[in-house]
Amino acid sequence: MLRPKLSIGVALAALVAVLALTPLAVARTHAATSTTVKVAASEYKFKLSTKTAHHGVVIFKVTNKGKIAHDFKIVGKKTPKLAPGKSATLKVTLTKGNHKYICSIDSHASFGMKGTFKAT
Ligand SMILES: [Cu+2]
Repeated sequence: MLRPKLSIGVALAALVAVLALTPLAVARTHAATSTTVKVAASEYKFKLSTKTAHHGVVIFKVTNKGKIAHDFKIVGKKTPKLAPGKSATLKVTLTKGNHKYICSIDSHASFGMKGTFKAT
């Protein structure tokens, strides 16, 4: 047979534990932090140090490791056209959801310089 009293006791204990921890979790979630993502551009791809971050301010540090010029565009903002070996920092605010990024030069995106960044 099941022992309902014990189950309720366990459930209550779990609930109390969750309630006790909630304020801490909320405080951490709302901490004013930004995420920095390293982006390496080359022919014809982007390599990101991470493709997910908490929503809010995300800083993309883009380096052109290729042999021709590239840029990096996300949520309507983009870096200047970067010559080989050059870097630029792009600071954007991301809402929760998926955001597409591309290289806006010529047909680079169609060659593979594109992807999706997820803000949680
Ligand atoms: Cu490109």
